[in-house]
Amino acid sequence: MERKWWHGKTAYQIYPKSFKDSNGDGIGDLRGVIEKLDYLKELGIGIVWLSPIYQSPLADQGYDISDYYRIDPRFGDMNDMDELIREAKKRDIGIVMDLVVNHCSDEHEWFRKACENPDGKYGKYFYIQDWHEGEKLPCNWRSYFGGPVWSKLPGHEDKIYLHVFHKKQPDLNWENPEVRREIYSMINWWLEKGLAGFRIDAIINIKKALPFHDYPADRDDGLCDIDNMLEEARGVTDFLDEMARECFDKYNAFTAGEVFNEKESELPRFIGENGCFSTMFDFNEAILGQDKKGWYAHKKITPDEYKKACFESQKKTENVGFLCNIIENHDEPRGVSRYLPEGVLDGPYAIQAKKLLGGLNFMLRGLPFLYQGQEIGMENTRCESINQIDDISARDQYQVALNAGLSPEEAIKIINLYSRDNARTPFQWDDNLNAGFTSGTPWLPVNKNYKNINLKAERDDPDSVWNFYRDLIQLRKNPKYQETIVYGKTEPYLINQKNLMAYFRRGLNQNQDGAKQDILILGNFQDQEQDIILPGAIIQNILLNNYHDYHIKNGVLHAKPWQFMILELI
Ligand code: TEU
Ligand code: CA
Repeated sequence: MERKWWHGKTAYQIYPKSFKDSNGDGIGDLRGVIEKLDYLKELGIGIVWLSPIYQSPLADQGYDISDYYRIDPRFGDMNDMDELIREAKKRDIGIVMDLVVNHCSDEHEWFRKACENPDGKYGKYFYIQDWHEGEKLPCNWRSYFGGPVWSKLPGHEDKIYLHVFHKKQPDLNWENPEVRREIYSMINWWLEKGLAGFRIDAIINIKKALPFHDYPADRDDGLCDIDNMLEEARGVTDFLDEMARECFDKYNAFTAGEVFNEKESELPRFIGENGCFSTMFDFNEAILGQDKKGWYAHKKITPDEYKKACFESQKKTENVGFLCNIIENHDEPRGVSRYLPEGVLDGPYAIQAKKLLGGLNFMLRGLPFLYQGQEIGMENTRCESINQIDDISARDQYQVALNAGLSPEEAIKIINLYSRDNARTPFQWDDNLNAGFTSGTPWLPVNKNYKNINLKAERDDPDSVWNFYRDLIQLRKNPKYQETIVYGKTEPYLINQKNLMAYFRRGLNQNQDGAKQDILILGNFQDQEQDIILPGAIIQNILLNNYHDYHIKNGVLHAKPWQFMILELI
């Protein structure tokens, strides 16, 4: 595999609105990110992805862009952006921005011009169709945020436009070469400014299965999950290869695709040696237990299901390329709340369990991609009423739960499990007012647990989750182990042992001592002890342990509850 500059890095996603507020308006901003660059350097981060900070009405928190060439004044200005790129580079940190081009905002100039003249140039930038009251819609796809994907074109009683997300996010028509040219020149404009690359938003949606047509309804609203269309659509990689040729390849840019519903046969074209992306996110664990009926029908997954999903992803990409390994992001609940069994976070092993989950994911083959707050073990928040929820996706799912017969009390419990707000509460810097995030009123309330979970408390505690992540990142950077950790093959170990997630990282080359280097990662994923028969190899080093001690006798590790260890074997 050709070695790339980003392979040995650790990446970090910042949701700027909730990261650090520098001017007391309660909204995180670019100057707040600049203030924290030394923190990110201290943590050992090499790549930072910023969720959108472009001009936007924030209907979908910035994933609805009204000007791709301007920074939204709430987040700062272009001087701040240029300073951030410059200062990050001084710290050997590459800045990656969010590329949101399946759709723009309905307040974008292109859409405004399309409304003025639907039959003109800009009308062709979108999917606009004639339609008359009472007529059947061109297709019965359900928006990701609920309801039909068609809405009336503002100012026109006899026209509708497509939006697979919110109605304030009209889909751009990628079949139109003029649209693609506009997007490519915007991408290159940003890359010229020194960006290290892009995370590419919802990109599988840019290729529709045309002409528009229905699929069987899956709820009594007569609509169907848009996955039906994605399953049928062909040719998305033609657009993506063109984008890579016209943009990314010219700048050796790092690109991470947000790809759901990929076809396994497409993987090499996505992340292979000549793929259109450098890498893409592993969502195999995030989609586990999901039900198309809605969040209310989602199932909590078990440790063994989590393990199986991780190893499946490792297997299908081991000879193709690298995935980005995550336990959470700005769209998902906090990983420790989602993947650890009920009650663990309120029990005596919460810290060990958070470290176990983090370590098991971090040490997988691929690019570890931390989400802001994950490194201090931030947890889901709790709301008593839907009125306290900002997330448009959660608000839709609340209604879906009520329609399915749940009471408001039952429905809000579901929302608390999966709302995207869980990941969007302000970063907990310290135990001062508003967790040190803002001197003003935070746009979203700080999680009530900030007095116990905050960076200040954890930085000085050698046994904290934060120091554990820092040790993981240092280990990945350690020249003695980097070859094995970055490129070594993942080989599951004792795969059938319940509540045990264990795997080798098989060294590809000999280490400095001339011996084949193998690393064994062990996680006792339960509240009880369990015995783990160790492989016959000799333990050269205990590289990491989430306890101060361990008990190995006659080749058996008597693992404590939630014990996580990394062993160097020869
Ligand atoms: O999300 C794309 C997406 O399809 C899933 O994340 C999910 O369906 C969505 O979050 C609804 O729950 C990307 C961004 O990550 C997300 O924040 C945006 O809302 C979405 O695209 C539209 O730009
Ligand atoms: Ca601010």
